Amino acid sequence: MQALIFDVDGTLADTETAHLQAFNAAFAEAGLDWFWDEALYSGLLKVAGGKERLLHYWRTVECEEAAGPRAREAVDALHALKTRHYIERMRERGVPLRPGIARLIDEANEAGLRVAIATTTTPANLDALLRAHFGATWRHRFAAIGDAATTPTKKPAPDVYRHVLDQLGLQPAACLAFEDSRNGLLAARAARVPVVVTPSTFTAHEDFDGALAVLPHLGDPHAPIVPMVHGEWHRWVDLATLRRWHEEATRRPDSAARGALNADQANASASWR
Ligand code: XBP
Ligand code: MG
Repeated sequence: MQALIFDVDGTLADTETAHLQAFNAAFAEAGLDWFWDEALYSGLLKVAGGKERLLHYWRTVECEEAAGPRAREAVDALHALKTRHYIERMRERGVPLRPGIARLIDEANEAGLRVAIATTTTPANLDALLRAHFGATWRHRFAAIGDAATTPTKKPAPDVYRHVLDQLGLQPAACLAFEDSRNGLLAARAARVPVVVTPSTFTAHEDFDGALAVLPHLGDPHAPIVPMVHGEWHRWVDLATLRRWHEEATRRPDSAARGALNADQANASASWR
């Protein structure tokens, strides 16, 4: 295992509530009577990419207009409003990194592994989120970045993972991906990259068959994993555990397809502390 590849929204940080608030703020500013509640947004998240999501929704509510010649222009303008609101929220309040993320990035950097990002989000959003946690030089922590600017074709297409693998100059089997959604899982697996899934509040109901492991989050000593299933242990995932899972998956590729290790199975195979 030579590189860790992280998805952003829902994986590095639980950002989708901030995205949802930014979408609704953009609708209000544009004078639209649209409002997305969490239940609706959870379904809309099956469409990766904010612009694609907006066009998809518009087609469901005003099909005629959404097919018009200026629809793309209108979506781009509305999405620009949304991105401004999102960045403002990030600057005002920020969103914490999920448990284990900062620790594993540090562990990986110290162990000489490369760390990359494969996201469908807009580059400006990435900067707003990560600047708050890693400072203005945050890009130095990542050996490769794939985002909505580098890769227009969104997940579940594998394009963003293939872009990152190309930038890293690594084979899929030398990497391990982290995702929160089925779209992300499908994208990484289509690129043949083994995947650990940590569902977010909006994706916990999705099907993660094919994941190497599905865990509530990656844990930290101060924020241990409390398994989704009743168990007596409280743990966190370290690099040694990830190496073990990765070795298992790449030695027996079918194991990655066998289905997700649940917390107990992961416990049995991992070097939990
Ligand atoms: C999740 C997405 C993004 C965000 C909104 O990205 O699908 O579209 O929901 O951001 P990730 P944009 O691949 O990191 O999970 O409006 O900039 O698309
Ligand atoms: Mg995500």
